[in-house]
Amino acid sequence: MTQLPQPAQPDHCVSLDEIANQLVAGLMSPHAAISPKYLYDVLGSRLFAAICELPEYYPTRTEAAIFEQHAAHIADAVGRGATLIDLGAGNCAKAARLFPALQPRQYVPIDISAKFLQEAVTCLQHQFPQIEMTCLGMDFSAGLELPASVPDERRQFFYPGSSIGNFTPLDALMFLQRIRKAIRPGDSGSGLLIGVDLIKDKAILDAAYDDALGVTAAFNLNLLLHVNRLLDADFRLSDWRHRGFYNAGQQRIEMHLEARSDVTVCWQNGGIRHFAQGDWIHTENSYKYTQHGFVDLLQQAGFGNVQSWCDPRQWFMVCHAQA
Ligand code: AVI
Repeated sequence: MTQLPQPAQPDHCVSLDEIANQLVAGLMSPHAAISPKYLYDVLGSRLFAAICELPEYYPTRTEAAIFEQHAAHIADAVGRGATLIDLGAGNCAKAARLFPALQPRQYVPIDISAKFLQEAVTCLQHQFPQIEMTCLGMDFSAGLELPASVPDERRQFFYPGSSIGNFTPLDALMFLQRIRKAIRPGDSGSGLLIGVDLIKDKAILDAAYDDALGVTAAFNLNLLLHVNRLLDADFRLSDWRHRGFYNAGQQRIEMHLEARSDVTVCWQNGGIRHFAQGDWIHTENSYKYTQHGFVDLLQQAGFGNVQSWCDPRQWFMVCHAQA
């Protein structure tokens, strides 16, 4: 099985040459792969938002229901009046729904797309004038150096949406360790609030990543349009088919694009690759955890005192872990 290039977050800080080199290396590898970060151009981000509305894609609404049902207990664990650091905040909607319960003193949303983030925060600041808001446009997957304007005590990191699943378990461990290191040793008022998707029936997982409406297929195929722009390549959507399924042995969803016939793809500076009918390009992994397995990972990363909340079907888990 191919290991996909990580991280899953878009990284617009690297040069166009580096992007091209990374893409070409993935396309030329014996098991062709394209990093999932290229799923999220403007259209891809909109398609992902549409995925979150699909009946089959349970994670978003299941996590929201857990936050709603257990808001008071979650707030007890996190502590009111902390600095809430939202990793990959996007439109800040998930954190905003928690503001009434958590009553953060300061809100620090971090996202690679600084402009989009600033617009969201300007709106939010009107709604919650009592919360100090500091927007950070940065690629947190590359490092978590926070500026001096973010107090180094009572830091509560927020990483919802089961985005941790888009890292390999080893990369997830290293990412959790980086968060742990961004917390002052012995500061029991600091911690991490994180959403994790759990292992469940294969049919439910398969449907969530290969929906009847074909939105996930469009999300996956749109990657090729993005690569065409980045690499001046000539992928044709009609040559490729979406594959999304649960690989129980690896405890992960895999997304691939499968060649419908023999295909030749060309790109800038004479780059070329032939794909035979049935060949795959690996585009994303989404790891699923057992409750015990994820708590174990948090502990390995140096977190303690883990509390968790699940939905009644035990499909999704929200954890709070202390530093
Ligand atoms: C962003 N991430 C948590 C999603 C997931 O479920 O792994 C990405 C996604 N890929 C296909 N559908 C959703």
